[in-house]
Amino acid sequence: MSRLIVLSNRLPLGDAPSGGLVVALEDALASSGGLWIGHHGIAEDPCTRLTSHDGASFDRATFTLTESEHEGYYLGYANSVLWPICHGRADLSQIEHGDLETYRAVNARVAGLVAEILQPDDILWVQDYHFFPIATELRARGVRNRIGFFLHIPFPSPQDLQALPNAEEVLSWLADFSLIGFQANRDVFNLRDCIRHITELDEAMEGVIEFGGKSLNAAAFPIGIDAKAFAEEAKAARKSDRVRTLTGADLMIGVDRLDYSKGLPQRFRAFQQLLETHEDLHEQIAFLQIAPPTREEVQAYQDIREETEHLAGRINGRFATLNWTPIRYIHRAVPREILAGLFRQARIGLVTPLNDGMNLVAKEYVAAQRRNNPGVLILSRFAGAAEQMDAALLINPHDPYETAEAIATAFRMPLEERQDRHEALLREVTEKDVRWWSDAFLKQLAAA
Ligand code: ADQ
Repeated sequence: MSRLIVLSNRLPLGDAPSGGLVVALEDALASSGGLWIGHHGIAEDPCTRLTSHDGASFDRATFTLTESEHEGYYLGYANSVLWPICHGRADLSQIEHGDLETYRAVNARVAGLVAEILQPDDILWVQDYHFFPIATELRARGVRNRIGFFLHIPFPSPQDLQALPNAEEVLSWLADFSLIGFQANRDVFNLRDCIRHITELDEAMEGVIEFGGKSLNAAAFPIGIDAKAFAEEAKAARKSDRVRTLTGADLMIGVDRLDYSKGLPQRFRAFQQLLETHEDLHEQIAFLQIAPPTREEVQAYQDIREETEHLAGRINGRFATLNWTPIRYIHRAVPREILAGLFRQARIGLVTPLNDGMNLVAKEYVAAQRRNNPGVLILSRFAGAAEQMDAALLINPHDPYETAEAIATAFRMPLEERQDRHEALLREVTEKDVRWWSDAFLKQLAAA
């Protein structure tokens, strides 16, 4: 069995609670004597280091970034250019050619570190948009190993891709990976369209995508969650006081990083629409939105925070009564087990991104439900998850009327329909869990 090397921007830390990706990769890393490489902090002198923790199931190698690398590579090109453009928000991108230079330079440096570590039979699995150029950099250093890439966010349409200052370069970077994994078929189609558009080749054939004389090997591998573990946590949370004391009206829940791709203003306006047209639901539904801030150094994130706070305040000001606050808006991370308990209690799960690679909250909500009395998932058509989860109430998040009607429908949905829908969703979430995801990808990479 080949040794597995994983590269991701952030390194999972030894004592932090295991996230989904760690659960997915731990077995493969541990059984192959593998290694995880990731970024660990900002320091004046960028340095690299190999660490092994006592009792850890795999070794780690870390690199630090300087302040200016963090600004240009992470906050700049990755999160102020690639992130908005891949999410169809080119209008929010902030192109600085210096940032692109820094992004290339950090990738070159990290490639140097990876090349030193790689043995001839190792398999490398690169995670996400922080490392588009890494295979090209490694190939230039003579690395012939199998290199897989997984993109956690959407792959853009041709029009969006061309909003990048270096659209063709991104495609040529991708062509150096042995296997490209996307969240959804939508992304595979977009890659094909982008190549067809940019090279003006109409004959991009089924199954084979070619660019610059290289063939791209791309497929959808929808990422999952550790469904069994999450369901257990949800069940156990019954005993938590913090979950128990939430009573009164029926709970509708939304949980998202406070990101403009998650569609929070549209969601709040849809809730307002519901309250305007369904007075009978006043004091019946309490909407809990949990949205921890992220990337606060970036202007677009400060703007979305102001907009959502304003909207929540206005809706509460207009509709609240002595007994009822329509929206509870919480700006912080919540411990996983509490979150799981809240999902289980919530009669409606509202997941309405404008664009999202997959969206794991949708899967967590489903995994947390009681089989005998499940809640209803309302899901945006523009989440990658919608391809798998069409037993949810699928909505267009831009249309406040459609979303409002879906909330009313969910609230009144008879038990039998709720159970049928939930059973179909749970089957998908349980069968295609996070271990299925990593196994499927690694199997195909090994065969590449
Ligand atoms: P994210 O954009 O971060 O991930 P998502 O898939 O929803 O989006 O995952 C968020 C995770 O953070 C979930 O596990 C959720 O429970 C947790 N979380 C969110 N808010 C929280 C809070 N307040 N407290 C505690 N936990 C919270 C990116 C892509 C997604 C893709 C994932 C995985 O943007 O589309 O699904 O990677 O590939």
